[in-house]
Amino acid sequence: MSQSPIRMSEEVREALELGLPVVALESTIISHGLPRPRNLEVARDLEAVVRAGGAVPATIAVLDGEPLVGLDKRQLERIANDDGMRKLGHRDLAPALASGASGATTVSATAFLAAVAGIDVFATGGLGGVHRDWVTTQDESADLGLLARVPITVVCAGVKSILDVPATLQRLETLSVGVIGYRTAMFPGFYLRSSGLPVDWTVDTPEQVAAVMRAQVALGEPRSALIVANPVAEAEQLDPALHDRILAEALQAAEREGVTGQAVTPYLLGYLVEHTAGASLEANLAAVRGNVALAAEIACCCAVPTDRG
Ligand code: PSU
Ligand code: MN
Repeated sequence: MSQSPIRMSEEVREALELGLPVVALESTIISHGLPRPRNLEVARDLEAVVRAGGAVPATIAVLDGEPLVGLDKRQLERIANDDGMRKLGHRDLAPALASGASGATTVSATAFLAAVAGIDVFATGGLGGVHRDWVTTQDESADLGLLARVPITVVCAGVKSILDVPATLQRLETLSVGVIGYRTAMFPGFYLRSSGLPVDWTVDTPEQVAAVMRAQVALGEPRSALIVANPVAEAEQLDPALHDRILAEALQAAEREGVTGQAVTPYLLGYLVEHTAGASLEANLAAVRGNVALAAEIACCCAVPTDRG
């Protein structure tokens, strides 16, 4: 057997050896999801939130063909500022490694690398999902299929409302990916506390999430991911009426201008930021921050220190 190509930072490797809590963070949100220079501030801030919660942050990316779990200061700056950063899903990892490419990892690639590294908890903003024009484009994020195969707990605020949320929830059910609401009976709506659709299970504490994770392990193979759906705080959500109005406008504008394919998501997100005067960006960041803080709490609950830890 050849050795794993994954390179862990010293800090992450040591934490995992000692059985200390570690939280994986994705990098696509930094390189492709947020405007500069805010993105680098956010990347640093999210790592600080993990540390404040008593866990070690492991931001994941591929640099010069090496999959890195845990980034130093310079590496984080490259993710935020290099124009050549690609967006890497799970299927892109092998060609990126083989060609020495650099890129940020999406939920699918990050969840995969984190699980291989031995990390149990991963925090992000929103998952990819089924796009509204699925019937013609068949555009469904690889996040969903990958989460059906990788044992990791993903804390998120649902999926962006620009996606087809009911179809995404249905796909997660079909793929047998667990979804539990955190202190809510409704699936969160990313910018909003609720998407208007229910979840089947609700938990109220990080200990209860850890208990679900232990039960998954006890049940054995095949395992899939556990999605902990954590709504943005009431005070920080986007005004629901504004959200609905601007989203409807954005969808119409995209159609009118013939925006299709990969360009749809950035177009809609940009439209929302612009036409809510930045309020959608603030709600987005509040949601991510809340997810990262909860992920640290969950990681602390399920950490089992070794003799040396
Ligand atoms: N949701 C967000 N911001 C993001 C993403 C999702 O609010 O930046 C990123 C995540 O990395 C997610 C990816 O895994 O987009 C999904 O992309 P695609 O639809 O191409 O699979
Ligand atoms: Mn997509």
